[in-house]
Amino acid sequence: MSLETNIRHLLLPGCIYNASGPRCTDIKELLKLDKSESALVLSKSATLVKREGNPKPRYFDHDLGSINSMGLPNEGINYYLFLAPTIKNKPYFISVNGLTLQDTLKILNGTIRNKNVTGIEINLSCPNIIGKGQLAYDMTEMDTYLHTIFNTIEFSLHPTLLIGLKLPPYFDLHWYPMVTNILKKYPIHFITCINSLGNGLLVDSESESVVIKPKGGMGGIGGKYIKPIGLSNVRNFYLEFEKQNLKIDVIGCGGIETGLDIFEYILCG
Ligand code: RRO
Repeated sequence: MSLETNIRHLLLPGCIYNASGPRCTDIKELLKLDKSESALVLSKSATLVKREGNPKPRYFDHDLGSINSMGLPNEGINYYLFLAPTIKNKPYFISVNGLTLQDTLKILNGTIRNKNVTGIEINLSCPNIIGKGQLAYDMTEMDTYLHTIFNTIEFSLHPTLLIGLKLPPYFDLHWYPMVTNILKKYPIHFITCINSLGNGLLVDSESESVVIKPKGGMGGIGGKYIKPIGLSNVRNFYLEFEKQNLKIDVIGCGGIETGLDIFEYILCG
């Protein structure tokens, strides 16, 4: 049995869909999601032009979770826009990470015009771009970034298009009201919590080395390791939005493998 849910006005037949991650990058993977139980299809974060990403090995997983330093490999926004009509069974969301504000604006400008795109998730939290920090950890930069986006892109001409943000994990409780006070200035429909936990390190004691190559082995941690952090971020944003009477939906992400994991996220908000 699946639980119906909604993101704002969009009614979904189930309450689970894929995260924007390493398995939604090419058409084969996206079509597989279109035929799956996923309630919608969400693409890998797209840049303006195709990117190869970081050197391999850049992904490793085991029972407790994963580490990745993919470095935003993707086919470029035109690829994800061009294949939009082939996603026939599900709403199609595109994740966007322009790397620069100028590129993000160009991507968004093209994406809002595509009638086959139901939603956009703006990724403010990739931990793996060499030489760059995570935007959503810098409150001033995030505010400026969102201000420019929402004052430049004519989202109001596309009132049914859903706009969300992919956020990194926050830890200290004082971050939640601070982030919320920025988000509430803009017409954001949903947030996705959380992206991977940035710059973790997995070490293989047998080979006495790290398990991925980029950034000295450091990468975003996902899977079981991060579920308690994901639950806490969902809970804290849910409570803060409720307190401030804001209608922003919270999508849980991180360490979901079973129905019980889903239920825990639902309980948190
Ligand atoms: O491609 C990546 O390295 C990556 C991205 Br864009 C992201 O948002 N989160 C992550 O763990 N890896």
